[in-house]
Amino acid sequence: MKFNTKTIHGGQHNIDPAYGAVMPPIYQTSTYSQTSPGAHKGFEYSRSANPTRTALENSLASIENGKFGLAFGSGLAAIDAVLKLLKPGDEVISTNDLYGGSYRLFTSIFEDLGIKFHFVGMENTKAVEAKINSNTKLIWAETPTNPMMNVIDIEALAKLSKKHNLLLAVDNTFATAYLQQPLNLGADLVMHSATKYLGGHSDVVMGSLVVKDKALADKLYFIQNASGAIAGPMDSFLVLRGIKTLHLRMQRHSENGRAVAEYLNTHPKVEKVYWPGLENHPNHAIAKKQMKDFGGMVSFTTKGNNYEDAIKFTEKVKVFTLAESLGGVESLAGHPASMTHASIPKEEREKTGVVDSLIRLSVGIEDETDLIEDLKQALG
Ligand code: P1T
Repeated sequence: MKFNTKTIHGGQHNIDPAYGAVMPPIYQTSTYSQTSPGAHKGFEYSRSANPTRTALENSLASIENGKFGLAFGSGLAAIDAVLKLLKPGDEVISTNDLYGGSYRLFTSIFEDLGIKFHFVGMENTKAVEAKINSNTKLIWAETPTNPMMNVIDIEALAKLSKKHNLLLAVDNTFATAYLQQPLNLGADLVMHSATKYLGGHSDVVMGSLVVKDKALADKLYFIQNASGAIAGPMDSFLVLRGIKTLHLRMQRHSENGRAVAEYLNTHPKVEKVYWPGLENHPNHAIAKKQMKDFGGMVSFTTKGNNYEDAIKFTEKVKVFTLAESLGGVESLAGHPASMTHASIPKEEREKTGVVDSLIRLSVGIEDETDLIEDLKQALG
């Protein structure tokens, strides 16, 4: 099945044996009747499994070309489940530029539980290898990174992780399975904040994991059920519905992303534009190789690196909404240093480029001319 068919039909069979509904019903139930203890129709209690969530989990596995999908109450809950595979003394090598909440989870929760994290610019695979030792268990790669849009060579990392017997997890939130499929490139695990492009309509918070390996899936399912951070049935329905238009939305996000990046790239007040589709992007070659297109996330800085100018811009936009999050149909603007990445110490975030004038745009699927007009007036 091709990707554009998988988004609609992948993993969806015998959806509603009762009435033949085309969409799975929202099974808003916590429990299921049994005719005798243990005699049931495959569902016992909705933390362990729920038919609407199962329908979504099958769809997730299908679009990522994996075998097993798991849906969690948020992206961070999904990451939390992955980290619970580890034991005190284990070490993780993570992207140095990543979502602030992931950084906070790593350094403020799991470091206290005895896990050691190394934050590395993963565009350079040799820098990753230099951090590997006998305690290393996991490589955590976000690509493109949030918010600097660095692109990491997944295939190269997969070779490295296989050589050293490590688990390679890729946070695929910015690209989605439409633009890149980490499991096909050798990763062991794909994670999503499904809150973003998978849901696609800014109306749900959810996370997901997809893997190919049964033993790994069993461990993660055990953690999901034992820790309990599951996605609810209504939210599962919404994300399943969102995925059905993922391919169409990602095409338009990428087209509008290009229009916005190219406009900003020629604007006299703009210092630097970060979008992997621009030929002057330092990782353009690898982005072109591993991604189908370049997506709708665009970051930029203004000349003079002035905090007040950035704040003024965020206050003046009208079609773009100043808000956290990304990946919905509507365009959003954010100021990472004071919003999404405020939990990263200033010296740390500035090392990776998250300076005071940095603006991050989640370019939506509106008409491109309205978006450009809005940027023009806000920068003016
Ligand atoms: O918000 P949540 O669904 O828990 O997902 C966390 C997360 C994980 N990974 C990436 C790459 C993310 O961007 C996020 C969430 N990010 C935002 C809320 C944001 O505005 O960047």
